[in-house]
Amino acid sequence: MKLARRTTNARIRRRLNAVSCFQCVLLALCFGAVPTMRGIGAEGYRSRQLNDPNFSTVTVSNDWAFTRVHAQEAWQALHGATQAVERVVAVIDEATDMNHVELQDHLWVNQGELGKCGGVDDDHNGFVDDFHGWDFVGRDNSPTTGFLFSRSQHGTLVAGLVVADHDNGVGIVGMAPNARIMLLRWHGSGMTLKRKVTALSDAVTYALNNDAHIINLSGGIPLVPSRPADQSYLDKLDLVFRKAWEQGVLVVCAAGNLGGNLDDQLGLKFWAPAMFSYENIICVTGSSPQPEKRVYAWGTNSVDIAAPGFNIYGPVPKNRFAWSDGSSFATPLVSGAAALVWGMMPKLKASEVRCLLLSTARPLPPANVVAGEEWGYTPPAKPNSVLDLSFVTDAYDAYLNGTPYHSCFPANVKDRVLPNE
Ligand SMILES: [Ca+2]
Ligand SMILES: [Ca+2]
Ligand SMILES: [Ca+2]
Repeated sequence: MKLARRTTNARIRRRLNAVSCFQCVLLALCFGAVPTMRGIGAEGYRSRQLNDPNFSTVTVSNDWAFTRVHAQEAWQALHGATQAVERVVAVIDEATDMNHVELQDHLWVNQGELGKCGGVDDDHNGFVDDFHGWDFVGRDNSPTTGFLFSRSQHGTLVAGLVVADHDNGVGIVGMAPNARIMLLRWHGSGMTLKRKVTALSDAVTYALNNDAHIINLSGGIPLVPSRPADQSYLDKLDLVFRKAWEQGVLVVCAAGNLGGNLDDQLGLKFWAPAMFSYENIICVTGSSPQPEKRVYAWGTNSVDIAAPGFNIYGPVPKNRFAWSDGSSFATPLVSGAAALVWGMMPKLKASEVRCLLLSTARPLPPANVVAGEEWGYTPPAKPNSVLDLSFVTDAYDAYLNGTPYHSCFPANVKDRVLPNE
C-alpha cells in the first residue's frame, strides 16, 4: 500500500510539470495523494528497528556519520515527541534528482500551485508552476533537469543526507525524518561569477519568500573585496543573507575544502556566505572518521562546527547510491540536525537552534597539520568540536518543563508567541 502510494505520487509529480487548465479538473481528484504540509505527533513515528539495509552500528560503515553524531538517540527523541512539526529545508545546490526513491516523498510542495493551472503563476510568487522549487540555472521549474547532463551527484546526495526515507528498505536514512526539501538549483557548469552571484541571491530570496525554515548551502563563492566588481557582488549577497537573519531563517553553509585556515584569507578572499557574521549562520567543515582529528578547512572566526565529511554514503541520481567526501556532505548533516531539533522545539529562534548545536558539540582531539595533505587541523583553531546529538532528549525535557538549557533558550520558551501566530 505504501509503495503503491509512492508510485502514484511520483507519477502525479511528473504530470504536474506539463499540466494544462483542462487537466486541472482531472488532477484535482488525485491531490489527496500528494504530500501536504502537516503537523506530526507520536502517532506519526514509531520506535522501531530501521530496515534500511545500510544502517548499522559499525564504527566506519556506509552510515558511520549518523552513528558518530548519535543520530539514533535524536530519532528516538523525535519518535517520542508529541508536538513535533515539519521543517522546510531549502537545498540550494546543483541539479537534484527529485524522483529518487529516497527523496520523492519528502519534497516541499507549493500548495499555491497545487491543483492549479499549468503555465500560470497561480500563487503570484513570480515563478510559474514551481511545485517543488526552482531551477535558477535553467530558469524553469525542474531542479532535476541538469543532473542528466552534468553527471553531478552533489545535489542528490546533499538532499538525501537531510531527508532520505526511513524504513523504506532502501539505501540510507536522512538526518531529519520531519523535514521536507525545497529544491533550488543555483549551480551548473560554465557559469560566470556574476551569474553565480545572481543565481545564489535569487535562490536565497525564493527560500525566504516561500517560508523555508532552514537554508542548506553546501557551497559558497570566493570573492576578492579589493576588486570593485567583487565588492558589489559581496554587497548583493550581504543584502540577502542579512534578510535571512532578519526573517529568522537558519543558514547552514559549507566551509569548503581548501585544506587551510579560512581566517588567513580575510582581506584577500571572502568566502560567502560562511564569513558573514550574522548569528543565524552556521559554517560547517567536514571531519574524518578515525583518527577523528582532521578537517577540510578551519578558522576561528569563520568556521563554527565540524561534522562527518569523509566516506559519506547516500543517494545519487537514478536510484543509485555512492560515497563522497568533503564539507559539502557534512553541511546537510547539520542542516538535518537543525530541522530535527527545531521541529521538536518550534518556539525557538534560529539563533537559539544554532546555539544548541554549537554549545553541545563534542570536542575533537587536538592534532597537527599534515604537510602536503589536503586537510589538517591546528589547535586551538576552531572548530574544535563536532556535531553530537546526544543532547536532544535533555534539551527537549527542559523545553517541555519550561527551564533554560545551556543558556541557549530562556525559561518557558515554549509559551513564546511567534510573530506569525
Ligand atoms: Ca508560482
Ligand atoms: Ca501554475
Ligand atoms: Ca532509506
